[in-house]
Formats: sequence, C-alpha cells, structure tokens
Amino acid sequence: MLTRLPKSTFMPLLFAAGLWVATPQPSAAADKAMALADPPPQPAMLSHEEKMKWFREAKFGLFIHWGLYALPAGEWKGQPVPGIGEWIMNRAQIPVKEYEQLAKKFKPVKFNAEQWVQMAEDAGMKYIVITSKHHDGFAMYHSQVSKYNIHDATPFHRDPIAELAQACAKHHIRFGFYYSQAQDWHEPNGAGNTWDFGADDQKDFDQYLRTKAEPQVKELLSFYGPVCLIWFDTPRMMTKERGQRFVDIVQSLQPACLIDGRLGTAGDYTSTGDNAIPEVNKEGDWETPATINHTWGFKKDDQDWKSPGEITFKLVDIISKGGNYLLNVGPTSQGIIPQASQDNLRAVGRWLKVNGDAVYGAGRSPFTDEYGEYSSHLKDRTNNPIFLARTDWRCTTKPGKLYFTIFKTPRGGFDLPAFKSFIRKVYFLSDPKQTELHIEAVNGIRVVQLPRNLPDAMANVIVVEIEGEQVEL
Ligand code: JFZ
Repeated sequence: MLTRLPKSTFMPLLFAAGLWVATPQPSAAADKAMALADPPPQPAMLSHEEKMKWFREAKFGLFIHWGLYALPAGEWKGQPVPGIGEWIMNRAQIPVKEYEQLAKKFKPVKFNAEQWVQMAEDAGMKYIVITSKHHDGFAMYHSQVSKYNIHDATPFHRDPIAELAQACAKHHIRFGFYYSQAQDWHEPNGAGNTWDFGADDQKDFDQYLRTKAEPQVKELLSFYGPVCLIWFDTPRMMTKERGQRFVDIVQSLQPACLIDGRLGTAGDYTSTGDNAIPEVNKEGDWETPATINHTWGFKKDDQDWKSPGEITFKLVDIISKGGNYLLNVGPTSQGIIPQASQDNLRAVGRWLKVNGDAVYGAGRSPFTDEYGEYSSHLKDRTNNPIFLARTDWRCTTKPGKLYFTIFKTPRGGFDLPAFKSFIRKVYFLSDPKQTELHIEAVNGIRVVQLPRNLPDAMANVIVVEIEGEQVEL
C-alpha cells in the first residue's frame, strides 16, 4: 500500500512517524529534484548517548560486500588474482574501460531481498550494512548522480538497495550503508586509480567529492528511509575539513544516523582493523568488521568458512570486551549468499535464540583473567611480547547478572573468578525452569557444580544472579 502513495506528499509524514518505507525508485528526474529540494523533515537532534542506544543493544550485524567484482570472483583472464575479491580491479590493474564491461553482464536474477533479510534475522543479526558503492566506484543503487549504477548500467534494471530497505523495514532490521568516500577507481579525480589516472596528489580530489561522493551520500540519506549508520572507509586524502563535510550532510539529513570510525574525522564509534579483535577489554563504542572466510567480495576459490563455534566465540569475546561484531557475507553475481555462510550463520542464530540474553544489550566483563596473558618470553616480529589468549570462557553482564559463556567444559566444575557480591542464584540460560546449580567453596574459590554432559555441544551459558546491580570485585 505504501508503495502507491505519492511520495512527495506523504513521505515526510510517514518518515517522521517512523513508518516510512523505501520505494523502488521510478527513474524520474522529479526524484532528483526532490532529493535536493525536499528532504524528509528532520527528527530532533539526538544526544550521542541516545544515538548509540540501538547499537549497544544490537551487538551483531551483517556486512554485505556485493558489487561487479562478484562476476570475476577472484579470477581475471583465466588467472587467479591474489587478495580480497573486491580489490580485483586494483590488483589486476584493470583499466576502467575494461572493468566497466562487467556491468553489461551483471544480472543477479536470483537476488531476493526478502531472503537475505530473513537470513540475517535467522542469524540473530540486528542490522545490515551493505556496499552502496565500493572502491570500484559502481553504485549498487539507482543513483541520479552517476549512470555507473546497477539500475542504469546493467541489464538487471532494479534497485536492490531499495528492495533491501523495504525488507529490512518489514523485519525490523536496521539498515546502513558502506560508502567508499575517498577511493573511487572509476573517477579521474577519485583516490586510488593510478593505473588509468596517475598519481593521487595530481588530482582535483575536491572536484570528485563535490560532484560524486557528497551528492551520492545525500541520495542514500534521502531515498531509502531511516539509515542506521554509514560505514565510510579507507580515508585516503581525507582531511578533517573534508570529513566534516560528510558529517554535516549526515547530521542535516538524518541526525540519528551513526558514522563509523573510518571517515577521516572522528565518527560516533571506532572501527578496529579488519578481523581484529582487541586482546582485552576496550573502552568506548567500537565494532570489529570481519570476514566469514578470507575475502569480503565473493571469490569462487575461497571456501574456508568460519564454523558456527568460531563465530559464536568471536561474538561473545567481542561483547565481553565492549564491542559489536559486523560479520560479512559476499553474495555471488547471481545474487546468492553462499550456502555455507548461510548455514553457519543460521546455526549461530539457533544458539542465540536460546542464549540471546547473554548477548543483546549485554555489557563488558568486569574480569580480566579469562582473556589470557602476555608471554614472559615469546616475542613477535616487532619484539613485543605475544599475547597468549585463553578461550575457555567469556563473561558478559547486565544489571544484577553475570553471564558466563563456557566454551571449554571444565572438569569437576566451573571456577568462578573472584568477586565479593553475594550470589542469589545460578542456572543455565537454556533452562526455562532455571533449575539451580549448586556452588561449593573450594579453597576460597566458588565452584559451580556442572552435570557431566552439558546441554549444548557448542557453548553453555551459566547465569549468575548477584545482589546489587554491579558486581563488587
Ligand atoms: C577496507 C576495504 O579496502 C576492503 O575492501 C573492505 O571493504 C574492508 C571492510 O575495508 O579494507 C581495510 C580497511 C582498513 C583496515 C584494513 C582493511 N585496517 O584498518 O586494518
């Protein structure tokens, strides 16, 4: 029904009421005029704390790297190209004129927004971040700013981003965009393409920012409903002033939209290196972007998938250190999320259905013992001591509760780390009856008595209810 409403009249109202759903764009110049003249009315300015609320609750998001690079899938002219799949244009130094030809063959007829979003929901993920434009410069949405986009330049003639926005709204999954603001290998003045256009420092970078990146970010914030975050990346040549121009655009169009840590000026949270999980607790709001195999964009010869157990450990590990986990899939040029990614993510989702209380909205561990320690004698290549991580258990918290997720079943029982708080009750999170587990004090250590066979082969959460909201150490 919403799709039939004349947007210009009703969209602002619906948007304000939180009911606005993106409609696949009719290819009309009128839309462009509207983008510039008639943005949705602005919700009131939010404090940083208010803005971060959903992010701190969500914890687990789906990253999607999807673009023309899914067609070569890691191979160019019969040769495998080493490295991450979405970098193939750069790695193989493919001229723009040649790479552009991929668009004519990009027809992902099996793409189904509903199925992708359903998979994220099944996996227990609360937000989706998709590449609206990666470094190759190709817009995966119907842009009026550049014809080099999936609607105008491919035989597909659809706007998958609009379709995903609609499906996300239906499933109450938040939706955000990756946007490569600095590198754009398609544009003479964008950063990164030295093989066609020469050295970056000879380019009129601001000309590119003003005529492509900034107006495209405006489009993304104007036509696709509420955007939970924009994930800027690789801030080459991004001065603070240039970064600020994007901050201003985001704040003027969607003040609730978060900015990641790779814009070039401070965002709302920090992004770790790719696949990098801090060794111990890390202050502030942060997110680890991570691959499920070894590439972001689809590569046909990378079939080395992280298992449900590994993903679950990383998720709980990250949350215990205060972060969010943004885990990537790389759909094929047909529009299919590789089956192994789907299967492994759904297995994590089944675990989360039972154990989600230890994850969503959960805070950091108050302890430190569980993470491991720096080796006294082993050094890395830069002569720094190597961190020897322990992976037996992780702790996450909520007021009055400690959740111990146990990955390695201990013999005898589970030794609680030292804390002073009185314990009210201990039970398995998976047990709807909350049958009490007994505690025995052994040499001043409180040991939770466990059955010989734990209920879940992957990981078991013990809830320790304590007196007071915060644990007393
Ligand atoms: C960037 C992109 O170049 C890559 O294609 C992918 O989109 C990834 C999510 O982000 O790559 C980076 C950026 C930053 C770091 C590593 C890889 N880093 O800070 O370690």
